[in-house]
Amino acid sequence: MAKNSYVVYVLVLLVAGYTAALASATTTTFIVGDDQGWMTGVDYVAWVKGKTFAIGDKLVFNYPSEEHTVTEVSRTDYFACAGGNALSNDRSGSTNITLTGPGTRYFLCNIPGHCTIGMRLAVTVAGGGSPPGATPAGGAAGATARPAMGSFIVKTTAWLAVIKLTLS
Ligand SMILES: [Cu+2]
Repeated sequence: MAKNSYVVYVLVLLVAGYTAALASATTTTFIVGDDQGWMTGVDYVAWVKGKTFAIGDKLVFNYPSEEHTVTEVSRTDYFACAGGNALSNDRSGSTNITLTGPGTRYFLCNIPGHCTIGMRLAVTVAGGGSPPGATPAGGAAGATARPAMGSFIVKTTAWLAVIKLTLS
């Protein structure tokens, strides 16, 4: 009986450790534009390039309050630089956006003239299947969303086997 309790205890520890690792290690906070922040004259297409965004990651837009806005819009409005049908809008100077699901989210500055000279940002989160209207690219995004889970199960099984051998 005591041996079984020990195995369960170790398993609980492993699961707790894995959960903590998932929460801390797989979430990234991106400062949009890095040191330059959210302003005119920054190439946000270049800034996005080479970055991988995952569910749970955060975007932080830094700018002088009231001088710019972080306005989330539809894909169509993004390409038209139209902020009239905003999904959300903030001009506080520090706008935090959490990427809660897969797909592309579109942001622009709704101060007249700013979007058209490049003050807009499109961020794509992979994984979990395709958003409505998106063409499936690659096809393996869902399968690679949580690669750590498979290795975790293997590791846990191996550890439990070692523990059982030790105790028997
Ligand atoms: Cu602006």
